[in-house]
This record gives sequence, structure tokens and C-alpha cells, in this order.
Amino acid sequence: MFENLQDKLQRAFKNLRGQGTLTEENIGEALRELRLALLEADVNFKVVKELIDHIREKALGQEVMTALSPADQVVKIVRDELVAILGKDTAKLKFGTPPTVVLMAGLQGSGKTTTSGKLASWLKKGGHRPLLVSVDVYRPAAREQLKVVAQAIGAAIYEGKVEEANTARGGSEALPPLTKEVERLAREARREAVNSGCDVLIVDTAGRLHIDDQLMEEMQSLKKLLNPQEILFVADAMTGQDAVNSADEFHKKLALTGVVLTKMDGDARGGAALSIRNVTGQPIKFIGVGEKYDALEPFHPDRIVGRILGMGDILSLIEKAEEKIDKKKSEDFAKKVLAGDGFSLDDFREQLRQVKKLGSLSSIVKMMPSVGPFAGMQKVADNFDDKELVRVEAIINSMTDHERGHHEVINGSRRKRIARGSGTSVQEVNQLLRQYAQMKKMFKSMGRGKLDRRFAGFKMPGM
Ligand SMILES: Nc1nc2c(ncn2[C@@H]2O[C@H](COP(=O)(O)OP(=O)(O)OP(=O)(O)O)[C@@H](O)[C@H]2O)c(=O)[nH]1
Ligand SMILES: [Mg+2]
Repeated sequence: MFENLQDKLQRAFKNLRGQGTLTEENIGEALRELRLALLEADVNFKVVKELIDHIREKALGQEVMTALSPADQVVKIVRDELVAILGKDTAKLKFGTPPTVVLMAGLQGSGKTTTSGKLASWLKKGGHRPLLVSVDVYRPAAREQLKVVAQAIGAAIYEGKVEEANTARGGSEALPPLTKEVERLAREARREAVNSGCDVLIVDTAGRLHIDDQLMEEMQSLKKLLNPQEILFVADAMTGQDAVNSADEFHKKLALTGVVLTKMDGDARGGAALSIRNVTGQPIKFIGVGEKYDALEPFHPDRIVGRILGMGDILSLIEKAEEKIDKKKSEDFAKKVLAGDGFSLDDFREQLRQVKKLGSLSSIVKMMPSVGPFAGMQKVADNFDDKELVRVEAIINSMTDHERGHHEVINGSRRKRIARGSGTSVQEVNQLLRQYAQMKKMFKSMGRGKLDRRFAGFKMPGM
């Protein structure tokens, strides 16, 4: 996702980094590269223009901030502007009086059926009871596909019945029009949701190759009938500006409430993601990042921008950490350390324990940006063999409480005793103390506010 764009943007910033001050000229150059990179990523040209204009204005009007280098100031502005065009806050799914109805719209093959399943699975994890229904009366295989999906994720589905002849006929007079069949299925499904205590009804619809009147009429009649809280437009990110244009058309006719961008795991150039909100005014609510049913993520503008700019996905990391780590503990830790209360060997041991729960230290550090204070962290992690976590813990365990709080008292003879107690060597004890000192120094500088503003408020999980 976004690798190309990321490379290009970083090149633009790199040239800027060599500059001591920001002038119209060097900013101009960086912005030219930025513009090219965005256009190449298939971002809508109007969006690009607006973005570049804003960035230029802000960059030139910048007061000198001593905390950030000139290049970093521009990175920060670019970051803020990108977040702004993506809609700033994470757009949440709206819920109404149960059953909440979510209508899935989109062109053929965009991923409606898969996303319906992913969404049901996501809702289930959040404690909801979703009911799936496919109102694709045109293709029996489409309804069968949703049934397979429902079974795979263990979600309820309303199958209903569509007259056999309906699926094969071509609009015979004797049978009700297919639109009526669609409405009937939808109505029955909603009744089923009420009767079976399902609180969310997800309605998968038939896709069309192109936007046509019949499709729109069908969608409009479903909208009128079901009064959905959400009309999600499912768009294939790989189709770039086409996805943006069809989203726009759907929005004009249906008043969408949000967009799901699928296939973001592919080599999508990112243009759709960066334009859709600006062009349609509708937020991206989820992104699909794979074919599996758990490959759906709520869309967080700030994190996506973090990825685009190659600053590492700090927030995703925090989320990952929070799933496994005692949140309170890590918050207390961050507060304490950043408040300048120091970082004792006790804290170090506790963090190591948390890191063990998370997996490998270096894999965690890789998700962090390799700039600023984090650059140091990379080095620490590289020198750190994950298998040694156990040994390190043993060494700290062999210290007295006082030693853990005041590492400076650990002299030669204490080191010998600690090595003996933990079945390690004095060299290993020395090495650990060195690593600890390095980390302590790093935290101290973070606590003093040397931290780049971008990372202000960042809690350090598991470290
Ligand atoms: N890699 C990847 N593939 C996806 C994603 N979402 C959907 N797909 C794939 O895209 C193809 C089409 O998905 P469907 O869910 O059947 O699309 P649809 O919109 O329901 O298609 P129609 O009902 O024919 O209009 C399938 O092969 C899915 O596995 C995604 O986020 N990533
Ligand atoms: Mg489908």
C-alpha cells in the first residue's frame, strides 16, 4: 500500500532536509516533486492542486519553530493537510434503532459480498448480532456466495426464496417484476432480523458493470423501503479515479453515508484513497486489505498518512500493543517516564515482560519511524536478541530492589554477584546495563520534550 508514493515523497523531503532555511525556492522544488508524486499516484488533479496550494501557503507563512528542522516543518504541514483531506477523524459506523440497516452499493466485482461478510465478522467481534441478506435476484450464484461467506464466519443469513423462474426469465409478464422481488426479499429479511433479535441487517446488492438507471432505481427503492442508517459505497481501490468517479455518481443519486475501499492490499497507487473524500464529501469508513474475512480495517486518516509518509504506523502499533498489553500499566509507565521520573530497572523488566507478550522486539521497532528519537531505538533493538529476553529478566531478578532503582550503585562486586545469581557472566550484566542506560537516556530526552511534535502524546508500548 502506497509504497511508490512513499518513496517519492521521501525523496522530495530528503532534498529539503539538506537546507538550513525554508525559502520560496527550495519549498517550490519540494512541492513540485510532491505534486508529481501525487499525480503519479493517481490522485485527482483538483485535489492535488488544492493540497499543494494549502501546503505552500502554510510553509511560507511558517513561523520558525525551534523544535523542528525546516524540512520537518514541511513534513508536518504535509502531514496535517493530508490528514485534513482524508477527513481528520475516524468515521464511525452509525447505528439506529435496531435493526440498523447497512446497504452495500457498488459496481460489479468491487467487493460488496466479501465486504458484507467482513463487516458482519467485524460487528460480531464488537458484540453485535448481524444478519446478512443478498438481494441479488439476478444471479443465484451471488446469493450462494454470500451463504458460503456467512457460514465461514458463523453469521446469520436470511436466504429467502426467489422464484426459480425469476432467475431464468427475462422479464416475463406473468411474474412480478424483479425489482418487486428485491423489495420483497429486503422486507422479509428485515422482519427476520427483528424476529431473531439481530441488531444489524447487512444488505448485499447486485453489482452492475456500469451505473445504469435500473440499478439506481433499485437502490433508490431499497433506500426508501429500508431507510438505512448506512449506505456504503464499496469501491475497488485498484481502479483509481474510476472508483472516485463512480462514488461521486452514486452519491449524487443515493446520498451515500460512507465508502469502503477494497483491495488496498494490492498495488493500488493510493489515488482513490486520497481523492474520494474530497470529491464526494463522504468519508472512507473501512478499507479492505485482503481476501480473508478479517481483512477489514476501520479507516484512520492519521494512520494512513503516517504510512504514506513512511513515519511508521505508530498508532497501529499502539493498538496492537493495547490488545495484548495491560493498557493501564503502559499508560502509567509512559506518564511516569515522560514526566521525567526516570526509568528504573524495574520498569525495564516490566517492559520486557510486556514485549515478550507482543512478540519480537525488532518487529515492533520496525513499525516505528526510523527518525528522531526512534532512530536510537532501532539500534537498541538490533543489538537485542529476542531470545535473550529471558536471560535479561533473570539478570534483573538477581538484583536487589535498591539496585533496580539506582543502577549507579551496581559496582564491580555487585555485578559479579548478579552474574552468579542469574547464571550469566559479568560481560552479560555489563551489556544489559549499557542497553538500559541507552534506553534511559532516550526516554529522558523524550521527556524533556525534545520529541518531534508529531510524536507528542505517543505512548511507548512494551518498551
Ligand atoms: N485482495 C483483495 N481482494 C478482495 C478484497 N475485497 C474483495 N476482494 C476480492 O474481489 C473479488 C470480488 O469480490 P466480491 O465480494 O465477490 O465482489 P462483489 O462486489 O460482490 O461482486 P458482484 O456481486 O459480482 O458485483 C473476490 O475475488 C474477492 O476475494 C480485498 O480487500 N483485497
Ligand atoms: Mg456480490
